[in-house]
Amino acid sequence: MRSFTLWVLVTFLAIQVSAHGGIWNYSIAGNWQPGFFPYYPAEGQSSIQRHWAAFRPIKDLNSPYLVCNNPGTSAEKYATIRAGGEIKAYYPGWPHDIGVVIVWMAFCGPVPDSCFSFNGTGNHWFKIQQVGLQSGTIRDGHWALKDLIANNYTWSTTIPASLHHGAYLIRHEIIALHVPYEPEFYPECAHLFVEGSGWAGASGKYLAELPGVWNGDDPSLNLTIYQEPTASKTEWAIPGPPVWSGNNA
Ligand SMILES: [Cu+2]
Repeated sequence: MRSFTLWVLVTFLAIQVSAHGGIWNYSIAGNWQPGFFPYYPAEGQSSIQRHWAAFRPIKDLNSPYLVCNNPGTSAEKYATIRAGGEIKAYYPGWPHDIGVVIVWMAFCGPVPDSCFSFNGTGNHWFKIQQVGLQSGTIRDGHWALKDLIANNYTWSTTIPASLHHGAYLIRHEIIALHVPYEPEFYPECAHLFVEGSGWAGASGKYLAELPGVWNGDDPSLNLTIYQEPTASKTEWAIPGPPVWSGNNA
């Protein structure tokens, strides 16, 4: 009964604040992994997702909340995934169709519960996936977020097969670009324990600092999609480091 009440509450809140959203749940190899419900007390919740309070975006590029949302405190659980395996994130009712999806990871430590005491702030983060403007124009084109919505509000990501086993944060980040000169950042983090026989880890140019990686003067972030010359451009450079696809070449 309580879960039904929670569902009604969260659905109601989702309608109330339908301008925004975030990840509610994950799945790994077909198994549901609980997310943290914002707008509901942390007490009694047990999720693989770090805590977040509201669907609204983070807009301060220097905020510690840019790392794993607000408040971003530790999850209670972790999920095990094979290197090379797929994780799906669910964004029920996600409303914005202009923007990018970037998925990051950070190494917490060697044992399964290493992320519980890992802050995440600092130069730990590497991209494992990014999708921006795939075709068409900045104003009307086929952005990653259109795929997210079309795929039943689901985003699928493969963990690099060569990734060293251990505990990691996975951080999904949507950057929505529909508000002129005010990019909206929607980060959520979850705790993973990666199993496998790989030994690779990101280093050097593939690592970035959070907060700090985003620059408010970047022309890919400081823009209005509604006016020329930006509106009809067919290229949009995804900011930040290159994607780490399993080696540091
Ligand atoms: Cu919004």
